[in-house]
This record gives sequence, structure tokens and C-alpha cells, in this order.
Amino acid sequence: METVRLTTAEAIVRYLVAQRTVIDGHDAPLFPGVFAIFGHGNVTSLGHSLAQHRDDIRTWRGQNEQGMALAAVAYAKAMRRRQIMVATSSIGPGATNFVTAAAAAMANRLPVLLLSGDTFQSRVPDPVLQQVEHPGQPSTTVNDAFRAVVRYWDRITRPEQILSSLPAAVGMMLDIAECGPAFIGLPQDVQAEAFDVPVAFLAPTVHTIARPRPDRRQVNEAVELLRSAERPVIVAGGGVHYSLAEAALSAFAERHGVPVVETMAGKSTLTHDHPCYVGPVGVTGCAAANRVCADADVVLAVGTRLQDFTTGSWTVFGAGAPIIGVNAARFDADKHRSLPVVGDAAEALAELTAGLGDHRPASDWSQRARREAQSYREYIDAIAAPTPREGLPTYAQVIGAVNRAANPDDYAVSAAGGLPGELNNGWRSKATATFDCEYGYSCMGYELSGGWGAAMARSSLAPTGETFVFTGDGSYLMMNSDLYSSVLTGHKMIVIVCDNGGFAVIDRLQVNQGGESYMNLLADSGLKEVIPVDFAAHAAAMGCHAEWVTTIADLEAAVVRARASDRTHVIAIRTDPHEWTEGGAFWEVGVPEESDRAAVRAARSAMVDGKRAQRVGW
Ligand SMILES: Cc1ncc(C[n+]2csc(CCOP(=O)(O)OP(=O)(O)O)c2C)c(N)n1
Ligand SMILES: [Mg+2]
Repeated sequence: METVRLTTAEAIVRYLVAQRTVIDGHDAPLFPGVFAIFGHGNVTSLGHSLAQHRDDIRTWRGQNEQGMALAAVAYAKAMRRRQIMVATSSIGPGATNFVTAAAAAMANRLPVLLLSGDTFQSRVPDPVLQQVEHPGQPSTTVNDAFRAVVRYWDRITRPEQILSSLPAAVGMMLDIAECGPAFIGLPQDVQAEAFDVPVAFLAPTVHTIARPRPDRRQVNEAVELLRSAERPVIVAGGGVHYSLAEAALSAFAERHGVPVVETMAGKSTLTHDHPCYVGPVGVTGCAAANRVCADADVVLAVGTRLQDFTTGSWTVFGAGAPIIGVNAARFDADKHRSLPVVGDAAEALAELTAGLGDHRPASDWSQRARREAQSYREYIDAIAAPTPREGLPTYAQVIGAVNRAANPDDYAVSAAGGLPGELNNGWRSKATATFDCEYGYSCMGYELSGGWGAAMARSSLAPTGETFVFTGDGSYLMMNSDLYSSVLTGHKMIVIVCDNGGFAVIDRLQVNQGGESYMNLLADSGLKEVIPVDFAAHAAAMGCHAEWVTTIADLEAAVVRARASDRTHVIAIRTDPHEWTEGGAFWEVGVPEESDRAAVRAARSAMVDGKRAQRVGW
């Protein structure tokens, strides 16, 4: 066997460079780049090899490990899992800064390869800088903290282990059912050790994503159930995007007359004006979609993990309506005793449509869904109208203004706070796969870091438009250094910062559940004085173009300037902390069973009432 003597780190980098994939018929690297923050745990070996291979794989220097790993998550989402970014950290705090981002990747079933330094296997120099020490478990390091937040975890204790570990990690990340983040810990000494690497291990390899077809019996049973349905509904989830199945789903819905509601991850499966589109479903959804789901007699759930914001904590679907779970992962397909159809979404829809032929339910159901969709549109038109109101502009008005100015090739990014619900309702998808509100983990800070990663991913695609990032003041303050990253690397975003004086959506939850406003809005935080943040000055200090606007008309003009900007452009606007888009479903949270506040007791009994509509296990 032909071999070449390389260090572990060098062999890893050469292996990553050799992995190729096919995107829209074109050859492309499977690992298009590496986000890196170096320290003593990775600079001398992995950093050395990355420097040697700078022309083969691009390394991007980050500002914060969590931020760069979140950028990697958004990158994978924008590429619909067809490319995977690597992120590398030093040992200790650099590594643990990754943990939150790994969980975001895990919840959203997105691939990211995390390579963190680890302490010496020899233990000779212990304790080393940043080693926390586990007196009773000497082989434990902080990297064990990743075990709960990744789909693949390994620590390379002998160089030869990479020969099996790297292909196993790649296999998992390309598997449509298993996909998630992979973590590999690289001890300082093992990274530097040389071994005889089989040349075949480093040979260029072209990967394609296998898209398994579902089991015939499952398809037949699902066809039977759909044929019996008088009022079917499709719940389109993020898996539709990962399967590149938007066109298949659109054709299926039209051919079989099935209305479509979308989850947060599934938003932009259909364009907003599609005849079968009803609207967003669930807690952050609209009344129209929730009504259609309540009356549906069969639910065709495609590529969704059915999280509580989709199901209204399991109150949105009628108690007797069976669910057909079309999903790549059996775990998701089986949920709530669904009739599982395990397989790729596009493949499964093709087989279901073949079985259904030209079957359609009676047309009054799709007419009803269209009327519902129309009522939702009219509601949004009314609340998003630019007409000046007393008080500050609302989230709905801000989103309406930006959306009116958006082109079909623009992309929207958000994650946490009140904006997800507002965007899910108010942002009209003008093209498919153009929306990324990270709501599997709803990770504050994803907005700006994810925006950077999405802009980077989209810059590799044939002409694309702007990346619009929507962030609240709270998320902005939690993590903003990737504004600077985007300026440095030239991956432009247009950022809308909505400053409503704090954690408004949590204040809303607190008050709606009978509590008093406390520690969410800055004004309720027991401070002598609330000193406002000058978000525009802050962003400008990091090299962005930045401005404040006060009215919706000003915002519209600013978006035009932002489009013309040659770099990340931040528009800050003060918004109303108390005005919300309505229409969402029930959501179960823990409300105290005992309290001396009458409002809390009332909220508790409303919660108990609401729970009566839950379908438990069925
Ligand atoms: C990392 C993280 N910490 C805490 C939370 C809980 N949380 C959800 S929304 C929110 C407030 C967000 O504030 P802001 O960005 O200003 O949005 P607003 O609520 O004002 O719309 C908090 C604290 C979270 N989602 N993520
Ligand atoms: Mg806020």
C-alpha cells in the first residue's frame, strides 16, 4: 500500500481538501472553507497545515467561536446541506464557545464539522493552560461537553484513527436522516504526530447525497389514507428545503388540491402567492392556517419535526385527524403515532402522487382554504400599512416596508425574540428557499453571525440578491462582532435593528401569564436611568455603513441606500414593544400552580383549559 508520512493535522487538511460534491450539476468542494480562531490548542499543527494549504481551502478568521460556528450553520442552511463548513477552535474556552452553536446545528439537523484542540494524550505536561482537570476522570476534558449537542463525537487518541473517523463523520453529515453537527477533538500532541497515511485516503472523492425512496407498503397505506381524506392539509417543514423538494411539493399540492401551511423552517417552500399557500402554522402562525389545520381530517406532515411552535403544543390539529409523517428520519416520521413514510421528501411525494393519480378531494375544501388565505393576506396588509400611527412604528410595519422593497433573489435571516413570529407572518416569500429564521434553537446571536454565513454561502451561488438580517436590540447586544467579520470579508448584509427597549417578547410572555413586567424591558430593570445604545454609532465603529431612521417612510428610503452600499449597511429603528401580529395558537409554558397574584392564578387556569385540546400521544 502506497503511503505518505504526514502529521495528523496535515492528513486531516488534505482529506478535507480532497472531498468534492456536486451542486446543480457542477463539481464543488464539499468543505468550501474553514472558520478559525487559533490558540495553543490548534495553531501550531492544524493552523500550520491550513496555512500551507491556503490556496486549496480558504480559512476565514472569526471573532468569536460561537459566532463563526453559527455562521457555519447558516451557511449549511443556505446551501440546503449540500456543502459543509469547518470551524476550528483552540482548547478550553475556544472549544466550549462552540457548544451553543453545535446545539443550534443539532436542533436544525444541519451539518457542521467542528475541530477543537484537546489536551495532551500523554498527560506529561498536565495541567496545561485552559485544562479544567477532572480529578476522578483523567480522560475527561471540556470537549466531553459536546456529547449532548452533536450527532458525531470523537477524540483522536492515535493518528491512525482519522482514517475511520473522518469518513464516518462525513457519512453522517451527508446522510439525510442522520445529518447534524460532527465534533472531533484533536489532542495537542496527536495533532503533531506523524504517521504513514495511505495515499488512497487522500484521493479526490466525489460525494453525492443519497435520497432513499420510501417503503412500498408505507406509500400504499398513505395513499389509501389520502384517498379517504375530505379535508387534507400539508404541513411543509425544513426537510422540504433539505430535499430540494419545493417544486415537487408545489406540484403535489396543486394536482391533488391540498392546502399548504408552513412551519418556520419550511417557510418559503411555496411563494406567498401560490394558490395552495394558506400561511404559517402554529404559535407563530396565523389564524387562517390554524383554522385550516383544526378542520383538516388528514395531516400530511412533510419534513417537519413537529416542534411545539408548529403544533401549538399539540392543539392545532384535530384530535382525530391522523398524521402521515413523510420524513427522512424514522424518529420524526413516527412522531405521535403518525403513519410513517420514511424517505426523501421529493421521492416520497413522487411516489404518493403516482399512487393518487388525479385524485382530489371535493373542491369546496380548497376554496375554503383560499378564502382563509385571503383573510390572512388582508390582515397583514392592514397591520403592515405604512400609515403613520401614534407612537412608534410596529414590527409589522417595519417588516412590511422591507418586504415590499425585497426582490425575489433576496434572502431573509433572523432567529429569536419577537421578530420570528412577526416575520413568519409578515414576510412574503417572493421566491422559494429564501428565508432562514433559525427557530429550532431560537438562538439569540444567530441573526448577525448567521447573516454573515448566509451572505458568504450565497456569494458562491450565481447572481443572488441581498441578505436582509432582522435583529432585535437584545440579540444585537448578545452577539454583534460578526458585523465586523462581514465588513472584513466583504460579505454584505443589510441589517435592520429593531430597538424596542429590551426583551419585549419575553415581557409579553411574562405579562400574558399573569406576571408583572420585570427585568425584560430595560425600563423595568430597576435602573436609575436607562442609557440608550446608539446602534448606528456602534455598527459604524465596526466599519459598517449605519444610520438611524424614525419613520416607515425613512426606512423605505434607507433600504434603497442600503442596497447601493458597498458593504454591510445597518439601519436602526425604534419600534413599539407592545404591538404584535395576532393569530398564533396555544403554547404550553409552565405557569405557577400557586401564586398570590390573581392574574397568575387566572393564567394558570387558562393554561389548564388550553391543555384540554392537546392530543396526547395521538
Ligand atoms: C441565547 C438565548 N438566550 C435567551 C433566550 C431567551 N429569549 C428569547 S427572546 C429573548 C429576548 C430577545 O430580545 P430582542 O432581541 O430585543 O427581541 P424582542 O423580544 O424585543 O422582540 C430572550 C431573552 C434565547 N432565545 N437565546
Ligand atoms: Mg427588543
